[in-house]
Amino acid sequence: MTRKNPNIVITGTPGVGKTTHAEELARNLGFTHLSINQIVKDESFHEGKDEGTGSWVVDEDKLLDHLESTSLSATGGYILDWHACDLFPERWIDLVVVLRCGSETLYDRLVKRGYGGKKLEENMDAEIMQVVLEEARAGYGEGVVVELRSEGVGDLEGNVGRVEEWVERWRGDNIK
Ligand code: DAT
Repeated sequence: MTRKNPNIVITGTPGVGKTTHAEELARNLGFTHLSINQIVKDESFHEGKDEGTGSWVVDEDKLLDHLESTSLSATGGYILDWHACDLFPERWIDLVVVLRCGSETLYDRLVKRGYGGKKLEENMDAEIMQVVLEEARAGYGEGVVVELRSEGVGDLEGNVGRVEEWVERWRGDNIK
């Protein structure tokens, strides 16, 4: 492997703070922030929206082909921001950060975002059942997945600092 920088997945239920964390990390580290939702929308890597949940039905092959065409696997230095993580090949990913949030905080954030009905309920349930965390643990090796709390600004700053320190260690271990 010749990557100069690690690739990091920031994942979790919608509203936990993925974009907020990914933007700050990308800025501080000089990494490229890939909002997978935005790419799916912009490039039409989907087959329309699921009627019940209102989320995109993603064409995973097209999305992966697109990611493969970037320098992600060759040079690293990417932050992938998405509510799912088991799609990305394990060999691309060095760290998976699963952000977690308490029910009350998440409820307020999602209502503010205009979520209601089934969509709100499903996302609340998914966070309580820690669906994304289980998916991450099932898809990646031990030591790759880290669970971090994202309730307030103090958590955000602490989490960003921890990931930055982790990147420094990764460079020390991987760049000769
Ligand atoms: P996601 O990308 O996971 O959907 P987001 O980054 O858009 O989430 O965050 C949703 C809202 O919650 C947004 O208004 C920022 C706020 N937020 C998230 N994490 C936070 C934190 N640790 N401290 C303060 N605000 C936070």
